[in-house]
Amino acid sequence: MVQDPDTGKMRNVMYKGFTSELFVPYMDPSDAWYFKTYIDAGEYGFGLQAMPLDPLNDCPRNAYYMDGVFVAADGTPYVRSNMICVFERYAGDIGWRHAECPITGFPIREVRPKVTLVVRMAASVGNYDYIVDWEFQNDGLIRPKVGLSGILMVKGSPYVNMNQVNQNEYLYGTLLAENIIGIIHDHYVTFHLDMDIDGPSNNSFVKVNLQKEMTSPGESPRRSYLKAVRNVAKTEKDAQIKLKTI
Ligand SMILES: [Cu+2]
Repeated sequence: MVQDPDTGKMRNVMYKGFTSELFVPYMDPSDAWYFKTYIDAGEYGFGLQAMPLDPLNDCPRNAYYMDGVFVAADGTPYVRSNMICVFERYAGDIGWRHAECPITGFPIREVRPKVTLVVRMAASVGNYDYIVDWEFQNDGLIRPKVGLSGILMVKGSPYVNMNQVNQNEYLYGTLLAENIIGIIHDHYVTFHLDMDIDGPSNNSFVKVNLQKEMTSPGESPRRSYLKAVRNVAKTEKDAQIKLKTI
């Protein structure tokens, strides 16, 4: 929820949001690597792999730490402490401002600092540590951020220097250090966002694309302009967006 500064009332923004999947495909078709396409949330359990946060190092000093409730194999709940931290972040940025030339005799000037609320957890999935921040801004904007740390999953190699590698040979990765290759891969993170902006109904997903539009002859000194074209998704399939590939 966000508090409307004009009315003081709380307005709904989102009912529920979570990381729904983390897809990590490695791009090496050789015997020991071709099958490495990890589903880090679905197969490993992103919440289950969460690790306690280290106070003062994982979060700033003003952070408040919260417990996490987990489910054991037999269904018994159990509590682990320091699983989530909540803190206000101020990096010196401006949230909103307006200043106007005082032609009316009344100078208009207001600046609101960009203080945001961050909720953080970290999950150690094998070699990787994912840091997930949900950043809630004063203007109602929610910014999920995913940081990646830990260590790389690497492949052994007889090479110690790139000058030993024949120009025609492709390593499926980069020689990072002596005898170590980092295989080309990416991490695709998807989110489940159940939005309830100003209530549970009448919410639509709208894709707005810019499209070149020509003016008719004699209409304007301008020949063309960019038009915003709204597309309201009627089905989940309509809402699909194709990721740009080569
Ligand atoms: Cu990676």
